[in-house]
Amino acid sequence: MKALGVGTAVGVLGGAASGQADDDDDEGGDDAGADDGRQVDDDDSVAGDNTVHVVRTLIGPSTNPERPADFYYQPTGLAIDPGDVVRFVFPTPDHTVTSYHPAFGMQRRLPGGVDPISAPITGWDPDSLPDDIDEPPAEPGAGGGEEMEQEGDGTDGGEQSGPRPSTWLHAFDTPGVYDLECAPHETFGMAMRVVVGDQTDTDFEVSDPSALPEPRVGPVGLARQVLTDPNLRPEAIYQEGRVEWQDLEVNQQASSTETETGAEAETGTATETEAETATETTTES
Ligand SMILES: [Cu+2]
Repeated sequence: MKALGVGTAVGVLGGAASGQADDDDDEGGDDAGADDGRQVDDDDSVAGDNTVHVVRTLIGPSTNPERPADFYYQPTGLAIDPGDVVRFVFPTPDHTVTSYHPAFGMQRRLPGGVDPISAPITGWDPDSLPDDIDEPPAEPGAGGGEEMEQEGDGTDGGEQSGPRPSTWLHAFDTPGVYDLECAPHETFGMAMRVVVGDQTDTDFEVSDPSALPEPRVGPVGLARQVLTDPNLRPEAIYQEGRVEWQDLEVNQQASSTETETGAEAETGTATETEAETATETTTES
């Protein structure tokens, strides 16, 4: 119920999963998807016949000297049923959800026949942009953006000011393995895997980082290690249901050497709140 009532998400969900839109009385979803023994997130819910799974974009203290902080999807591995929806929640700003696909200049890491996937730029805070960067486009019907001064707090901009919607939903209809990455943070290892149904075989490498094609064809940076982590094998995700970032071997081996990330780490803990909706983030300005 709550997953269907959020702002921009309605359009996406309506388009992607309109086949189940004939029934309005959504169930509570307390035990949704639990009959197969999988662990279910407390926030998961039910839309029609399908479960809505929650994945969050988080920032935490660094566990690897090669990055200033941990940028990750939680969970990092997720097994769902065909037709299920993933509700991506962006408690921290400046992330994307982008599939590995030639349309984005990368190796194809999607099931056959599936179109490239990318969330709109979501959850970012315009006030976080440096002064010398181009202003983002205004919202549709807002007049092209030439009047967006954004000098102070931008109160004359009305609803244009403040963080952008922080939730995005996508329905995964085709069984198979989907590898997703965050464009700004892929080199830091921000990537995840969704296994839909019981189709765990892939045409792409999932176990040997040295066997991956060279950038910019395959995953780059630490994402190569994340997406070839033993605990993120499609079979492991399918068996576990969900794999947490902290469960990855690459994160268990790494040691923390960076202590300057306290503020960003606190931002990550904002995910504990239940208040986020599509029209506001938990980020305070
Ligand atoms: Cu990111």
